[in-house]
Amino acid sequence: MKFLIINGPNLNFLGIREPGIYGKQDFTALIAYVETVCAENGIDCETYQSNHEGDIVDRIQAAYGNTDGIVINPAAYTHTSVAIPDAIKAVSIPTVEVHLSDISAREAFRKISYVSPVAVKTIYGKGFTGYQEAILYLKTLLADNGRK
Ligand code: CA2
Repeated sequence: MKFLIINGPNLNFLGIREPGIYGKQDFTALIAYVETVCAENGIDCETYQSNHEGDIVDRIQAAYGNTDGIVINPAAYTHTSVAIPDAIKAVSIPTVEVHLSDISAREAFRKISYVSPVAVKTIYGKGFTGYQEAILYLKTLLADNGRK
């Protein structure tokens, strides 16, 4: 099974500011965590981070035909992008949307996600653990569909 883990704009600044919202651990720790979860579950994973909407669209398109599942934290693009959910729909790869913070309990604009309608599941407010939950959810979903 091959998963692509995408992180959107500013997540590479994790741990540098706003530890009260996003936690104290930095982006390197998040990637190490995700890679460990994948390795423990026999999943081949690639991570990708970009601050640019079009680059994220390009990376989703490049996954077409060679990736079983996507975990994406679209960050601020969650609340603004139509191109990212369009790309997810176009490649037809099961995708779980993850947010570190509880987007339902913050500013009104964060309650709107353009990605949720195309995601098989949305997880928020669980910090790094949300990525683990997303990976395990996709693993179970794909195993039930006969993928190895
Ligand atoms: O909770 C999440 O994971 C978010 O996707 C994070 C985004 C935010 O725009 C979404 O509404 C919710 C922001 C990521 C920015 O990360 C920072 C890291 C350090 C300092 C400031 C921002």
